[in-house]
This record gives sequence, structure tokens and C-alpha cells, in this order.
Amino acid sequence: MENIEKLQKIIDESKNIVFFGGAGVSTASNIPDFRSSDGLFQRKYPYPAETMLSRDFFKGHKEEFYDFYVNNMIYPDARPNHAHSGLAALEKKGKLKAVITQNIDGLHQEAGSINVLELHGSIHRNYCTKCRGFYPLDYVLENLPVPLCTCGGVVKPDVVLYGEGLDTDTLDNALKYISEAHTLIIGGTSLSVYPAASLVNYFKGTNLILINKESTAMDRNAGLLINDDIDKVFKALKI
Ligand code: CNA
Repeated sequence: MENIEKLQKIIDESKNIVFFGGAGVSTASNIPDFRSSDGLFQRKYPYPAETMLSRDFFKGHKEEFYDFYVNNMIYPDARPNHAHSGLAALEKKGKLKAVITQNIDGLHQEAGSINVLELHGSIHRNYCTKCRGFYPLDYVLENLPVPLCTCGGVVKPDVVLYGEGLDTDTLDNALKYISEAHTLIIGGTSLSVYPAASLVNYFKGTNLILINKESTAMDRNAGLLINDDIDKVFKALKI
């Protein structure tokens, strides 16, 4: 409770908050993360999850890729939780300047957040590898095992696969928001996927807050460390 009061005070007094988050933000929405004890990386598949979500695997095994991707990364019934809605409310109040996320689930936007920088893309955007035409998620789900464009090209999710680079404009923008922030809240990320995780090193503001159920490499740098469920933490805040 003491930590929540401290966080509440920081939020009340901050005018330039930026949030940097990961898969742990959506576990309370029933989307498993990668590295928790019940995360995707603990399950048994024909190949490691990182292999099945790689650029090379997409190129060489499209049907297996889509089977794995649709069954493990797509949760059409997932709804935003208190963390998503709390961040959207902070933006509306003019306190939060950006949500920078490694998530691909679109739940921040569904909760009402406007300025969302998706470092790893989104399941909701899909494009034809031949003519670059864009398709929504429904099109992919309705055209399995391998969705094809009307031009005959293969449709690929606009998601950064292992082995692919991040969009440089999104990275630059994220870096700008973090380096100008007064308060940085890092939540629900193991901070182990690069280059995304290195962005937090550009923070030079006053309050570095870390919210995670487990420990991370950044714990010692945090001014306020909250080892708890981020959904519970945001539920307890008055925004
Ligand atoms: P990760 O490496 O799986 O780490 C998740 C972190 O969140 C861990 O440190 C957990 O301890 C922590 N955590 C889990 N649940 C909670 C909770 N309720 N409250 C607080 N902390 C919690 O995931 P990262 O995001 O760090 O790694 C980046 C990958 C995961 C990105 O490339 C994503 O695309 C990818 N991913 C995204 C989703 C999604 O979009 N929802 C789901 C699974 C994986």
C-alpha cells in the first residue's frame, strides 16, 4: 500500500509521464507472456517459440508459422485491463505523453490510448508481401492456413519477427519521448528483448518506476520498485 501511495503522489505531481511496457501488461487480459513460469517459452512445440516466430521460419514454413502464430499470439476475445484503461485515462488528463509498447495485441488502443508507439508492430495490421495491400486481422483468420492477397501474394502480419529490424521512425520517436520524460513507468516487461529494452537507458528524468511481478536487470536503477501485478496496481490508483 505504501508503494501505491508513493506512485499516486508521483503521478499526481508529474506532467510528463511516459510508459514503457511489455507482455506482462496483458497477462491479466488472459494473453500469456513469453518468459513467466506459465509463459509461451515454457511450452513444448516442434521448434522453440523464437524459431517459429522468426523471419526465416515464416519464409520457409508458412503454414506451420500461421498455425503457431494464430494459436499462440492471437486472442480475439481479450479485453483491456486496469493497466490499459488507467494509462488511457492518464493520457486524456494530459499527464501521459506516450505509451511505448513491445506488445502487438492492440489493447492500449482499444482502451482509448491515442499515442501508442508499437515497437514490434501489431496483429491488427497485415500486408501483402507482393503488392503491399493492407488487411485487417479478420482477413487473416478467415483465410487460413496461409492468407493470400487478391493479387496472389502471401499476406504477412505487420509484426516484427525474430531476425527482423524495428521501424526506425518508431524507435526514434520512442527515444525522444523517453529522453524528454519527467517520469518513466516501466511495466510488465522482462527487459530482455533488444533493441527495445535499451531504450529505457535514455531516460534522464526524475522518477523511474518499475512494476513487475518478478525481478529484472533494471531493479537496482528504479527509484520506486513495485513487485506486483500491474493490473492490481492500476486498479488501486485514483486517476
Ligand atoms: P516477456 O519477456 O514475456 O516478459 C514479461 C514480463 O512481465 C516478465 O518479466 C513478467 O515477470 C512480467 N509480468 C507478467 N505478468 C505480469 C503482471 N500481471 N504484472 C506485472 N508484471 C507481469 O515479455 P516482454 O514484453 O518483455 O518481451 C518482449 C516480447 C514479448 C515482445 O516482442 C512482444 O511482442 C512479445 N509478446 C507480446 C504479447 C502481447 O502482445 N500481449 C504476448 C506475448 C509476447
